[in-house]
Amino acid sequence: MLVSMKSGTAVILGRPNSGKSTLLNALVGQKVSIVSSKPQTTRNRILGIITEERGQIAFTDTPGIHKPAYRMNRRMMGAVYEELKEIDLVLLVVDASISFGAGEKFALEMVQKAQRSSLLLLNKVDRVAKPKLLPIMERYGKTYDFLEIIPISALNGDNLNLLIDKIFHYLPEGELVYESEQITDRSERFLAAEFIREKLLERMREELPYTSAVLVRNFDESRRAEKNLVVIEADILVERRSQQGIVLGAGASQLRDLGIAARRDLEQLLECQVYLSLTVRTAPNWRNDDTVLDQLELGR
Ligand SMILES: Nc1nc2c(ncn2[C@@H]2O[C@H](COP(=O)(O)OP(=O)(O)OP(=O)(O)O)[C@@H](O)[C@H]2O)c(=O)[nH]1
Ligand SMILES: [Mg+2]
Repeated sequence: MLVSMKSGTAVILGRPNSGKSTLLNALVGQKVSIVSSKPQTTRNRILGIITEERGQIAFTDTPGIHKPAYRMNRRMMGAVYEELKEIDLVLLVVDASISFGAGEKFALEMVQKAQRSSLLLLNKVDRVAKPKLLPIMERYGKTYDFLEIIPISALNGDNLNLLIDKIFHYLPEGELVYESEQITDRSERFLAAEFIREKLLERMREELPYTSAVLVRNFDESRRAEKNLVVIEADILVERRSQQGIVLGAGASQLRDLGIAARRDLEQLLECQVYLSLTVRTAPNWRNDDTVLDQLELGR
């Protein structure tokens, strides 16, 4: 007997910092989306694909749901709305370790408006005492008719196999859309910029995480086959001159450390040696500049 396959799309939604990108990486078993402790880490839609004998799930990680203040943020949120149009399932991720507030309400309203088949994922349960979970589940259960409410830990992997089983259960039957080895649709060049930005976010505080970006100026693969070497030249954009010094650190030591950490990750990603050159550049008001935002693939 021919067993039919399941195939479909699931969008990962939630407020900033709820653990969406950590979840995507855990599900696909590889880092495709950067993670940090700062809200608004993810700025683009990131596809992550899993393919098994029973079928294929195309997940999309999205920027955290927030009220946009700059053109950049409007484009980020535009990408989220766009995503909601053509998907089979919504996975709403909430941080169960913090109390319900305006951010949770805002994300929930988006799901209510979209009226899509949705699973609610209570994330970070590794930080929550078990007896506290039931009231949280009941509270969310009243707000929307979720197909399931599943407590998970994206960080520890708790309940992720169950989650995958549930998703396959709810997906429609269909053919594979992507090659079985494909993990994401993002280019190595895009991922390189993101991996560098992750190292920047880890080291920056206050407004710098929001006002900086990474633009890969040159991604030279001409010596990849012969010398196993990729040359990457990237600009770190900041909004004000005074911020350049903060990124550089004393005697440019911070930029050097950042470059070393980023190169290590990039060599793992690209499976070759990487020569990385980083420059800090002031680009006033880049968050409202469509030319820069286009180069950053923002909103896509
Ligand atoms: N304890 C714990 N921490 C988690 C878990 N999942 C994610 N985190 C942490 O939460 C922080 C935010 O994780 P991200 O995956 O970047 O969150 P996000 O929802 O993608 O955030 P944005 O891209 O800003 O919208 C990081 O410090 C993660 O390590 C979890 O299950 N347990
Ligand atoms: Mg993210």
